[in-house]
Amino acid sequence: MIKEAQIRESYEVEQVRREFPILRREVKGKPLIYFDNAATTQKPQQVIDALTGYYTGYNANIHRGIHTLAEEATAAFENTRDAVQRFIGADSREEIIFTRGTTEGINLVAYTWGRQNIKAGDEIIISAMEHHSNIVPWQVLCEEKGAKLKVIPVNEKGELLFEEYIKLLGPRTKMVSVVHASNALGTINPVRQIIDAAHKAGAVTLIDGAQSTAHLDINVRDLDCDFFALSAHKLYGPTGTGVLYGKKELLEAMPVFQGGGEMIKEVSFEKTTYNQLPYKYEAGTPNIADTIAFKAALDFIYRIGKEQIRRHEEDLLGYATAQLRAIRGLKIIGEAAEKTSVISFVVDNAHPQDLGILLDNQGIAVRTGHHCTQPLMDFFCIPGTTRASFAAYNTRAEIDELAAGLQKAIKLLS
Ligand code: C6P
Repeated sequence: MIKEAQIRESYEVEQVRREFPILRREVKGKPLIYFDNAATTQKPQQVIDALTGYYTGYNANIHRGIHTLAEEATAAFENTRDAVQRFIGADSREEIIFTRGTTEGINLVAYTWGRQNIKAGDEIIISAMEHHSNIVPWQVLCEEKGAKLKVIPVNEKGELLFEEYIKLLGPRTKMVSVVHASNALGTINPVRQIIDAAHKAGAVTLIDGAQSTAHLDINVRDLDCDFFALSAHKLYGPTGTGVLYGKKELLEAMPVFQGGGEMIKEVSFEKTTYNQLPYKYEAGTPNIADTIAFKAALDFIYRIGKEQIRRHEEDLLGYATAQLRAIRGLKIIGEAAEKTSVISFVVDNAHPQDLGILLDNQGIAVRTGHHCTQPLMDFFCIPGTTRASFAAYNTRAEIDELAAGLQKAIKLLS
């Protein structure tokens, strides 16, 4: 077993930091400390270069042109599809659908698979720790179809109650859609077991991978999930692009999502036939530049090493948890046994927003509020939390600054 100290020494965090130009800037006269990584990570130079490289070197629409620029752009765009297929262990590139991000991926499934398969009286299971993106699309579907939304409860530590989940499953369960890692708490859910149990009940599964893909090894084949949604911007890639993975037989059977260019085979006023996978679900000109640059983000992760990043983040999580626990009046919300590098907390007599502003004054970026998980905040009887989330480029020294900054803020607010 490698000891923690050895991991810290072998991981060249200063070298990683040098790859992120934004980390050289100051905020309110202080060096930026960026702890809002669960909202979006910063981007390394190679991602920025890939973006500008497309616009300066081969900007063209894809799949349509026969000229050189169009061919280069198409090849680069499709390279990202291959890279994502490898990254998440999908069987085929046809199972990789480009979307705007996790939100669009979940909506795509709710609007297509959902409308085709959900009927009055059917049941859809989600969990109490879902992001609004994995609540609202199912709610809309349930309202339209007369189906029922059921919710797996959590305990005080922010862990799903697995036994309660098993009780919710039944012959009417048609879909189980749960978050892999909670954005508000950090909890890593036992999705493999959740999927197995859902399949035994005859249900289809969707995993919201927005917060897990940057931190955990994802293999959709091993997980055996039917759908998996992710956003590039949470794993060092650009905003506005992401992926919906779906098992081929499901994607083939589903009706189309949006109509337009690219998703068709032939159009006449009488009838339209649709394109093969994955293009069937990619209507219109996609986000070409950002999707191309997404591959550079995956290259960055491979080069630094996913396992190395994970161990570094685990070290930061452990260190920060100990530091923050020592602050009087501070309570950590979300203390599951398995967590990603997210710490949410509340402080006696201090509103999260005030804490966020006072930390920003010290150059420290954290997120405050309900984190788009209002039902979860209701469960904890709080309006929101302050959340610090760590990435490959964060350091223990920055966590020391956070702890000191919090002490300062708490004093000012008392
Ligand atoms: N969470 C956060 O600060 P999009 O916006 O489509 O890229 O991702 C939506 C989404 C879905 N599921 C989970 C678990 C998420 O964390 C998010 C995005 C951000 O926590 C913004 S609210």
